[in-house]
Amino acid sequence: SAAVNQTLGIIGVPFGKGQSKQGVELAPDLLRENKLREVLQNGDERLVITDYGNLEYAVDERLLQQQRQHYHHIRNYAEFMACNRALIEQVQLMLQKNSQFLTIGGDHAIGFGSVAGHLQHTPNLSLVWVDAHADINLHTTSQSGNIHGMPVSFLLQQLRATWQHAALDEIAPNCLPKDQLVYIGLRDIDPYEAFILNKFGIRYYAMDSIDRVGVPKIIEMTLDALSPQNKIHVSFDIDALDSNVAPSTGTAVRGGLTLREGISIVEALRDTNRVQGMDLVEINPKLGSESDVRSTVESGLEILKSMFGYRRSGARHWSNLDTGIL
Ligand code: Z70
Ligand code: MN
Ligand code: MN
Ligand code: MN
Repeated sequence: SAAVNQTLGIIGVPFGKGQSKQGVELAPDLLRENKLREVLQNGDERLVITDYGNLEYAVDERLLQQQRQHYHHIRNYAEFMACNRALIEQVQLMLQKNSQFLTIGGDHAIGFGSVAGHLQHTPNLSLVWVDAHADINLHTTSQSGNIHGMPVSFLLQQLRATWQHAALDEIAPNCLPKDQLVYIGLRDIDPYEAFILNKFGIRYYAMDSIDRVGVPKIIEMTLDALSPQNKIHVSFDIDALDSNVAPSTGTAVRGGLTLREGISIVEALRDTNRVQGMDLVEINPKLGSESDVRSTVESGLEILKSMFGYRRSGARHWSNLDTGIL
């Protein structure tokens, strides 16, 4: 394999105001305490990891005014925008210095800033959103008012006009065309979300498609649909995994991906050598028992290590180890 070093920037985004349960903001530090760095490194010295710590942000009067005037019916709009505005900048900084980045949430509201930052650095981008949920509500369709159910609508070219008072062209002029998005793992879609997905012909592989044709075929169809020249962003909501392997999350849904299916999806995407950014979101260590939290964190780490180094088929740096012992 190539001698080029792989450089990975990590940012923690302890943001939990996209939903109403306390605890998601603890996940970045919890993963660090559970040896995130060592797990990703996996003994391969060619991977250079830089941890940029946890993102900070400040709300300003203009965002509060947008909230009061236009978005008062959704929770924490100003905080959401302030955090994502900072994340958009942070992602671009990380991509100036690293070949890849990893964003650790926090709830999935931060998927907006992570992907939007990625798009500002790399306009030709494809997005694979692995989730039980479509997270594509508009402020006019959301039943919950929770903004973690809306990030995709901020990203898509075809839906941006619905956020006309958010000044998106100032913070994130590049957006995503709908044909460069694929969802995998959906099984809890709101009625209006189904309307949006179908009206715009957005590609989604819900659990029933996965049951019918299996993960390898789903991956093949996903990669066929996305531009082969594009870099890829993978936004992974831990609730895509079945609640038996990832119980500690705000909206656990049964009948999800097995851990092996999750790993298999991530490995296949990784093997394109086009994945430049990833999110892992919605781990909530305040939900469930101690053993629930442990298994959820372990599942998250398995997913991450498959993306950034570890191979079930043996270490990729095995040839470097041939120093004459045999
Ligand atoms: C619902 C909403 C959601 C995650 C729940 C749920 C969205 N569609 N996302 N849990 N991760 O509130 O808009
Ligand atoms: Mn209103
Ligand atoms: Mn989500
Ligand atoms: Mn979800």
